[in-house]
Amino acid sequence: MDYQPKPEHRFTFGLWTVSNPGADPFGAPVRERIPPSRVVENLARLGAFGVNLHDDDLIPPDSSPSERRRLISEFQRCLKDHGLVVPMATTNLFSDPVFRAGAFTAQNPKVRAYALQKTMIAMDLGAELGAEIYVFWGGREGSEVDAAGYLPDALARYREAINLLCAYSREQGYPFRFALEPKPNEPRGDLFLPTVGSMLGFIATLDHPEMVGVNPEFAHAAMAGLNFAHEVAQAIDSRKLFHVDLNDQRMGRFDQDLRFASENLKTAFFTVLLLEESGYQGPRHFDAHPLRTEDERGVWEFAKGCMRSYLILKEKAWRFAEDPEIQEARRTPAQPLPDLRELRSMPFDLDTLRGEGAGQERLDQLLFDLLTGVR
Ligand code: DIG
Ligand code: MN
Ligand code: MN
Repeated sequence: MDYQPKPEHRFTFGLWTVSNPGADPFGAPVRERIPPSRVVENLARLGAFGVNLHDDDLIPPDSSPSERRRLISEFQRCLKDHGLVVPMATTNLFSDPVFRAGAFTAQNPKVRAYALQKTMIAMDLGAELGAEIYVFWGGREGSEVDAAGYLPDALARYREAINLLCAYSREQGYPFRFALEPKPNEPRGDLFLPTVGSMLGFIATLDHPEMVGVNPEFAHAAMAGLNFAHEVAQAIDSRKLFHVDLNDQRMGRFDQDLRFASENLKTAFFTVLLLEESGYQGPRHFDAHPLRTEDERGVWEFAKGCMRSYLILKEKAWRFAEDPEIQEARRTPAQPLPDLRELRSMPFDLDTLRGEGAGQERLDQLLFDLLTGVR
Protein backbone atom coordinates (compact mmCIF):
# COMPACT_ATOMS: atom_id res chain seq x y z
CA MET A 1 0.00 0.00 0.00
CA ASP A 2 1.38 3.43 -0.79
CA TYR A 3 0.83 5.99 1.94
CA GLN A 4 0.25 8.86 -0.45
CA PRO A 5 -2.61 11.05 0.88
CA LYS A 6 -5.39 11.75 -1.62
CA PRO A 7 -8.48 13.99 -1.39
CA GLU A 8 -10.61 10.83 -1.08
CA HIS A 9 -9.02 10.29 2.36
CA ARG A 10 -10.67 13.55 3.48
CA PHE A 11 -7.69 14.89 5.40
CA THR A 12 -8.10 18.51 6.51
CA PHE A 13 -6.02 21.05 8.44
CA GLY A 14 -7.07 24.34 10.03
CA LEU A 15 -5.41 27.46 8.66
CA TRP A 16 -4.24 28.04 12.23
CA THR A 17 -2.44 24.66 12.44
CA VAL A 18 0.29 24.73 9.79
CA SER A 19 0.56 28.51 10.00
CA ASN A 20 1.14 28.38 13.77
CA PRO A 21 4.20 30.64 14.27
CA GLY A 22 5.56 28.60 17.18
CA ALA A 23 5.18 31.14 19.97
CA ASP A 24 4.63 29.80 23.50
CA PRO A 25 4.16 31.40 26.93
CA PHE A 26 7.95 31.51 27.32
CA GLY A 27 9.09 32.39 23.84
CA ALA A 28 8.47 34.57 20.81
CA PRO A 29 7.31 33.22 17.42
CA VAL A 30 10.01 31.27 15.55
CA ARG A 31 8.29 31.22 12.14
CA GLU A 32 6.31 33.69 10.06
CA ARG A 33 2.56 33.05 10.01
CA ILE A 34 2.20 31.32 6.61
CA PRO A 35 -0.47 33.19 4.59
CA PRO A 36 -3.68 31.30 3.64
CA SER A 37 -2.74 31.15 -0.06
CA ARG A 38 0.54 29.33 0.70
CA VAL A 39 -1.24 27.02 3.15
CA VAL A 40 -3.79 26.05 0.47
CA GLU A 41 -1.09 25.57 -2.19
CA ASN A 42 1.05 23.31 0.02
CA LEU A 43 -1.79 21.27 1.51
CA ALA A 44 -3.09 20.61 -2.01
CA ARG A 45 0.42 19.58 -3.10
CA LEU A 46 0.58 17.11 -0.17
CA GLY A 47 -2.79 15.50 -1.03
CA ALA A 48 -5.11 17.06 1.56
CA PHE A 49 -8.88 17.33 0.94
CA GLY A 50 -9.62 20.63 2.59
CA VAL A 51 -8.80 23.45 4.95
CA ASN A 52 -10.77 24.84 7.91
CA LEU A 53 -10.70 28.25 9.51
CA HIS A 54 -11.69 30.55 12.32
CA ASP A 55 -13.11 33.86 11.10
CA ASP A 56 -10.02 35.77 12.29
CA ASP A 57 -7.62 33.35 10.51
CA LEU A 58 -8.73 34.77 7.15
CA ILE A 59 -10.08 38.20 8.01
CA PRO A 60 -8.17 40.21 10.63
CA PRO A 61 -10.57 41.79 13.12
CA ASP A 62 -11.44 45.42 12.21
CA SER A 63 -10.89 44.78 8.46
CA SER A 64 -12.88 47.21 6.28
CA PRO A 65 -15.81 45.77 4.24
CA SER A 66 -13.82 46.17 1.00
CA GLU A 67 -10.75 44.46 2.59
CA ARG A 68 -13.02 41.67 3.83
CA ARG A 69 -14.45 41.21 0.35
CA ARG A 70 -10.99 41.13 -1.21
CA LEU A 71 -9.67 38.54 1.27
CA ILE A 72 -12.68 36.26 0.76
CA SER A 73 -12.53 36.47 -3.06
CA GLU A 74 -8.77 35.83 -3.08
CA PHE A 75 -9.19 32.82 -0.80
CA GLN A 76 -12.04 31.39 -2.91
CA ARG A 77 -9.95 31.75 -6.06
CA CYS A 78 -7.03 30.03 -4.37
CA LEU A 79 -9.22 27.14 -3.19
CA LYS A 80 -10.57 26.73 -6.72
CA ASP A 81 -7.12 26.90 -8.32
CA HIS A 82 -5.81 24.16 -6.01
CA GLY A 83 -8.96 22.04 -5.68
CA LEU A 84 -9.39 22.28 -1.91
CA VAL A 85 -12.71 22.66 -0.07
CA VAL A 86 -13.72 24.14 3.30
CA PRO A 87 -15.67 21.42 5.18
CA MET A 88 -15.68 23.18 8.56
CA ALA A 89 -15.67 26.73 9.90
CA THR A 90 -15.56 28.11 13.40
CA THR A 91 -15.29 31.35 15.38
CA ASN A 92 -12.39 32.72 17.37
CA LEU A 93 -14.06 33.56 20.67
CA PHE A 94 -10.88 33.20 22.67
CA SER A 95 -8.17 35.66 21.47
CA ASP A 96 -9.84 39.07 21.86
CA PRO A 97 -9.47 40.40 25.46
CA VAL A 98 -13.19 41.18 25.39
CA PHE A 99 -13.71 37.42 26.00
CA ARG A 100 -11.28 37.18 28.91
CA ALA A 101 -14.12 36.30 31.35
CA GLY A 102 -16.11 34.20 28.88
CA ALA A 103 -17.95 34.66 25.59
CA PHE A 104 -21.35 32.89 25.48
CA THR A 105 -21.13 32.37 29.27
CA ALA A 106 -19.80 35.82 30.22
CA GLN A 107 -21.56 37.57 33.11
CA ASN A 108 -21.71 40.77 31.02
CA PRO A 109 -24.71 40.57 28.62
CA LYS A 110 -22.99 42.96 26.19
CA VAL A 111 -20.06 40.53 25.86
CA ARG A 112 -22.49 37.64 25.30
CA ALA A 113 -24.31 39.64 22.63
CA TYR A 114 -21.06 40.54 20.89
CA ALA A 115 -19.94 36.87 20.96
CA LEU A 116 -23.24 35.91 19.29
CA GLN A 117 -22.95 38.63 16.64
CA LYS A 118 -19.31 37.66 15.89
CA THR A 119 -20.41 34.03 15.52
CA MET A 120 -23.33 34.94 13.22
CA ILE A 121 -20.97 36.90 10.94
CA ALA A 122 -18.49 33.99 11.02
CA MET A 123 -21.30 31.56 10.14
CA ASP A 124 -22.12 33.78 7.13
CA LEU A 125 -18.47 33.48 6.07
CA GLY A 126 -18.43 29.70 6.62
CA ALA A 127 -21.62 29.25 4.59
CA GLU A 128 -20.21 31.42 1.78
CA LEU A 129 -17.12 29.18 1.69
CA GLY A 130 -19.27 26.05 1.54
CA ALA A 131 -18.70 24.70 5.05
CA GLU A 132 -21.34 22.24 6.30
CA ILE A 133 -19.95 21.68 9.80
CA TYR A 134 -19.69 24.49 12.34
CA VAL A 135 -17.46 23.86 15.36
CA PHE A 136 -17.84 25.51 18.75
CA TRP A 137 -14.79 25.26 21.02
CA GLY A 138 -15.48 27.22 24.20
CA GLY A 139 -11.89 28.20 24.98
CA ARG A 140 -12.96 30.96 27.33
CA GLU A 141 -16.15 29.31 28.60
CA GLY A 142 -14.92 28.42 32.03
CA SER A 143 -13.74 29.84 35.32
CA GLU A 144 -10.95 30.37 37.80
CA VAL A 145 -13.17 31.82 40.53
CA ASP A 146 -16.38 29.82 40.99
CA ALA A 147 -17.62 32.45 43.45
CA ALA A 148 -18.12 34.70 40.41
CA GLY A 149 -21.57 33.26 39.71
CA TYR A 150 -24.08 30.45 40.15
CA LEU A 151 -22.47 27.68 38.07
CA PRO A 152 -25.68 26.35 36.43
CA ASP A 153 -26.24 29.89 35.08
CA ALA A 154 -23.17 29.44 32.88
CA LEU A 155 -24.68 26.34 31.28
CA ALA A 156 -27.99 28.14 30.85
CA ARG A 157 -26.18 30.95 29.01
CA TYR A 158 -24.29 28.42 26.85
CA ARG A 159 -27.64 26.77 26.00
CA GLU A 160 -29.26 30.12 25.18
CA ALA A 161 -26.40 30.93 22.78
CA ILE A 162 -26.44 27.58 20.96
CA ASN A 163 -30.25 27.65 20.73
CA LEU A 164 -30.14 31.17 19.23
CA LEU A 165 -27.46 30.16 16.73
CA CYS A 166 -29.38 27.02 15.72
CA ALA A 167 -32.34 29.32 15.04
CA TYR A 168 -30.11 31.70 13.05
CA SER A 169 -28.74 28.83 10.96
CA ARG A 170 -32.26 27.55 10.23
CA GLU A 171 -33.58 31.05 9.39
CA GLN A 172 -30.65 31.62 7.02
CA GLY A 173 -31.17 28.22 5.42
CA TYR A 174 -27.60 27.21 6.19
CA PRO A 175 -26.71 23.48 5.99
CA PHE A 176 -24.77 23.53 9.24
CA ARG A 177 -24.44 20.67 11.64
CA PHE A 178 -23.01 22.08 14.86
CA ALA A 179 -20.12 20.17 16.50
CA LEU A 180 -19.32 21.07 20.11
CA GLU A 181 -15.70 20.49 21.13
CA PRO A 182 -14.99 19.44 24.74
CA LYS A 183 -11.81 20.29 26.66
CA PRO A 184 -11.24 19.98 30.45
CA ASN A 185 -9.14 23.13 31.00
CA GLU A 186 -6.82 25.69 29.32
CA PRO A 187 -6.79 28.53 28.72
CA ARG A 188 -9.30 28.90 31.61
CA GLY A 189 -8.60 27.18 34.91
CA ASP A 190 -11.60 24.90 34.31
CA LEU A 191 -13.65 24.74 31.12
CA PHE A 192 -17.38 24.03 31.14
CA LEU A 193 -18.51 20.83 29.37
CA PRO A 194 -15.10 19.09 29.61
CA THR A 195 -15.76 15.70 27.95
CA VAL A 196 -17.83 14.00 25.24
CA GLY A 197 -20.20 12.67 27.91
CA SER A 198 -20.86 16.13 29.34
CA MET A 199 -21.42 17.49 25.83
CA LEU A 200 -23.93 14.73 25.04
CA GLY A 201 -25.84 15.50 28.25
CA PHE A 202 -25.87 19.20 27.33
CA ILE A 203 -26.99 18.56 23.73
CA ALA A 204 -30.03 16.68 25.06
CA THR A 205 -31.22 19.94 26.74
CA LEU A 206 -31.18 22.03 23.53
CA ASP A 207 -34.20 23.15 21.45
CA HIS A 208 -32.85 21.32 18.36
CA PRO A 209 -30.57 18.52 19.59
CA GLU A 210 -30.77 16.89 16.16
CA MET A 211 -28.66 19.76 14.73
CA VAL A 212 -25.89 19.37 17.28
CA GLY A 213 -23.15 16.76 17.72
CA VAL A 214 -19.59 16.64 19.05
CA ASN A 215 -16.06 17.31 17.81
CA PRO A 216 -13.83 15.27 20.17
CA GLU A 217 -10.12 16.07 20.19
CA PHE A 218 -7.41 13.53 21.03
CA ALA A 219 -5.29 15.92 23.11
CA HIS A 220 -8.27 17.19 25.12
CA ALA A 221 -9.34 13.68 26.12
CA ALA A 222 -5.75 12.85 27.14
CA MET A 223 -5.59 16.07 29.21
CA ALA A 224 -8.71 14.83 31.05
CA GLY A 225 -6.97 11.50 31.70
CA LEU A 226 -9.38 9.73 29.33
CA ASN A 227 -8.87 7.16 26.56
CA PHE A 228 -9.70 9.06 23.35
CA ALA A 229 -10.89 5.88 21.59
CA HIS A 230 -13.58 5.50 24.30
CA GLU A 231 -14.65 9.14 23.81
CA VAL A 232 -14.97 8.55 20.05
CA ALA A 233 -16.84 5.27 20.68
CA GLN A 234 -19.47 7.05 22.79
CA ALA A 235 -19.89 9.75 20.15
CA ILE A 236 -20.36 7.04 17.50
CA ASP A 237 -22.82 5.13 19.71
CA SER A 238 -24.88 8.32 20.12
CA ARG A 239 -24.70 9.06 16.36
CA LYS A 240 -23.17 12.40 17.34
CA LEU A 241 -19.66 12.14 15.84
CA PHE A 242 -20.08 15.14 13.51
CA HIS A 243 -16.36 15.99 13.30
CA VAL A 244 -13.05 14.89 14.88
CA ASP A 245 -9.84 16.71 15.85
CA LEU A 246 -6.88 14.36 15.49
CA ASN A 247 -3.52 15.07 17.11
CA ASP A 248 -1.54 13.62 20.02
CA GLN A 249 -0.66 14.45 23.61
CA ARG A 250 1.34 13.29 26.61
CA MET A 251 -0.90 12.98 29.65
CA GLY A 252 -0.49 15.52 32.43
CA ARG A 253 0.80 18.31 30.21
CA PHE A 254 -0.53 21.52 28.63
CA ASP A 255 -2.40 21.08 25.32
CA GLN A 256 0.46 19.99 23.08
CA ASP A 257 -1.51 19.42 19.85
CA LEU A 258 1.26 17.08 18.64
CA ARG A 259 1.52 15.41 15.24
CA PHE A 260 -1.08 12.62 14.99
CA ALA A 261 0.07 9.24 16.43
CA SER A 262 3.46 10.65 17.50
CA GLU A 263 2.98 9.66 21.15
CA ASN A 264 0.17 7.14 21.74
CA LEU A 265 0.42 4.53 18.98
CA LYS A 266 -2.17 2.10 20.36
CA THR A 267 -4.82 4.75 21.10
CA ALA A 268 -4.19 6.28 17.68
CA PHE A 269 -4.62 2.79 16.17
CA PHE A 270 -7.96 2.20 17.92
CA THR A 271 -9.10 5.71 16.91
CA VAL A 272 -8.42 4.93 13.23
CA LEU A 273 -10.01 1.46 13.61
CA LEU A 274 -13.18 3.09 15.03
CA LEU A 275 -13.38 5.81 12.37
CA GLU A 276 -12.91 3.29 9.56
CA GLU A 277 -15.05 0.43 10.97
CA SER A 278 -17.91 2.75 11.98
CA GLY A 279 -18.15 4.15 8.45
CA TYR A 280 -17.54 7.72 9.69
CA GLN A 281 -17.77 9.88 6.57
CA GLY A 282 -16.57 13.21 8.02
CA PRO A 283 -13.22 14.95 7.59
CA ARG A 284 -10.14 13.58 9.33
CA HIS A 285 -9.10 16.98 10.72
CA PHE A 286 -5.60 17.41 12.16
CA ASP A 287 -5.98 20.09 14.81
CA ALA A 288 -2.28 19.97 15.57
CA HIS A 289 0.72 22.18 15.00
CA PRO A 290 4.41 21.69 14.24
CA LEU A 291 6.94 21.70 17.09
CA ARG A 292 8.49 25.08 17.93
CA THR A 293 11.82 23.54 16.86
CA GLU A 294 10.78 23.55 13.19
CA ASP A 295 11.25 25.89 10.22
CA GLU A 296 8.80 25.93 7.28
CA ARG A 297 10.36 22.79 5.81
CA GLY A 298 9.53 21.08 9.12
CA VAL A 299 5.97 22.44 8.94
CA TRP A 300 5.27 20.48 5.77
CA GLU A 301 7.05 17.39 7.15
CA PHE A 302 4.63 17.70 10.10
CA ALA A 303 1.60 17.86 7.78
CA LYS A 304 2.87 14.92 5.70
CA GLY A 305 3.49 12.93 8.90
CA CYS A 306 -0.05 13.41 10.22
CA MET A 307 -1.57 12.04 7.01
CA ARG A 308 1.07 9.31 6.47
CA SER A 309 0.63 7.97 10.03
CA TYR A 310 -3.15 7.85 9.59
CA LEU A 311 -2.78 5.85 6.35
CA ILE A 312 -0.27 3.45 7.93
CA LEU A 313 -2.65 2.84 10.84
CA LYS A 314 -5.56 2.48 8.38
CA GLU A 315 -3.65 -0.37 6.72
CA LYS A 316 -2.87 -1.89 10.15
CA ALA A 317 -6.61 -1.68 10.96
CA TRP A 318 -7.40 -3.57 7.76
CA ARG A 319 -4.74 -6.20 8.61
CA PHE A 320 -6.15 -6.44 12.17
CA ALA A 321 -9.65 -7.11 10.83
CA GLU A 322 -8.39 -9.69 8.29
CA ASP A 323 -5.96 -11.58 10.57
CA PRO A 324 -7.55 -14.98 11.35
CA GLU A 325 -5.55 -15.53 14.55
CA ILE A 326 -6.43 -12.09 15.89
CA GLN A 327 -10.09 -12.44 14.94
CA GLU A 328 -10.18 -15.89 16.54
CA ALA A 329 -8.67 -14.43 19.75
CA ARG A 330 -11.32 -11.65 19.71
CA ARG A 331 -14.24 -13.97 19.07
CA THR A 332 -16.99 -13.76 21.67
CA PRO A 333 -20.10 -15.97 21.84
CA ALA A 334 -22.81 -14.23 19.81
CA GLN A 335 -25.82 -15.66 21.62
CA PRO A 336 -28.49 -13.08 22.56
CA LEU A 337 -29.71 -12.67 26.14
CA PRO A 338 -32.66 -14.93 27.11
CA ASP A 339 -36.00 -13.24 27.72
CA LEU A 340 -36.88 -11.77 31.15
CA ARG A 341 -38.83 -14.80 32.40
CA GLU A 342 -35.98 -17.20 31.61
CA LEU A 343 -33.37 -14.70 32.87
CA ARG A 344 -35.11 -14.47 36.23
CA SER A 345 -34.93 -18.22 36.91
CA MET A 346 -32.06 -19.62 34.81
CA PRO A 347 -29.33 -21.60 36.71
CA PHE A 348 -25.60 -20.60 36.49
CA ASP A 349 -22.45 -22.68 36.93
CA LEU A 350 -20.63 -19.85 38.71
CA ASP A 351 -17.53 -21.94 39.54
CA THR A 352 -16.91 -22.52 35.83
CA LEU A 353 -17.65 -18.88 34.97
CA ARG A 354 -15.27 -17.72 37.70
CA GLY A 355 -12.48 -19.93 36.37
CA GLU A 356 -12.66 -18.79 32.74
CA GLY A 357 -9.86 -16.38 31.64
CA ALA A 358 -10.45 -13.78 28.90
CA GLY A 359 -7.34 -14.56 26.83
CA GLN A 360 -6.55 -10.86 26.45
CA GLU A 361 -2.84 -11.06 27.19
CA ARG A 362 -2.33 -13.09 23.99
CA LEU A 363 -4.66 -10.83 22.00
CA ASP A 364 -2.83 -7.70 23.14
CA GLN A 365 0.53 -9.28 22.20
CA LEU A 366 -0.84 -10.16 18.75
CA LEU A 367 -1.76 -6.48 18.35
CA PHE A 368 1.71 -5.43 19.53
CA ASP A 369 3.27 -7.76 16.95
CA LEU A 370 1.02 -6.27 14.27
CA LEU A 371 1.77 -2.66 15.18
CA THR A 372 5.51 -3.25 15.38
CA GLY A 373 5.61 -5.02 12.02
CA VAL A 374 6.59 -8.41 13.48
CA ARG A 375 3.26 -9.84 12.28
C1 DIG B 1 -8.73 23.98 19.80
O1 DIG B 1 -8.62 22.61 19.97
C2 DIG B 1 -9.92 24.33 18.96
C3 DIG B 1 -9.63 25.49 18.07
O2 DIG B 1 -8.44 25.19 17.40
C4 DIG B 1 -10.77 25.47 17.12
O3 DIG B 1 -11.72 26.37 17.58
C5 DIG B 1 -11.31 24.09 17.16
C6 DIG B 1 -11.47 23.60 15.77
O4 DIG B 1 -11.25 22.26 15.62
N1 DIG B 1 -10.36 23.34 18.01
MN1 MN C 1 -6.02 21.18 21.40
MN1 MN D 1 -9.50 21.28 18.46
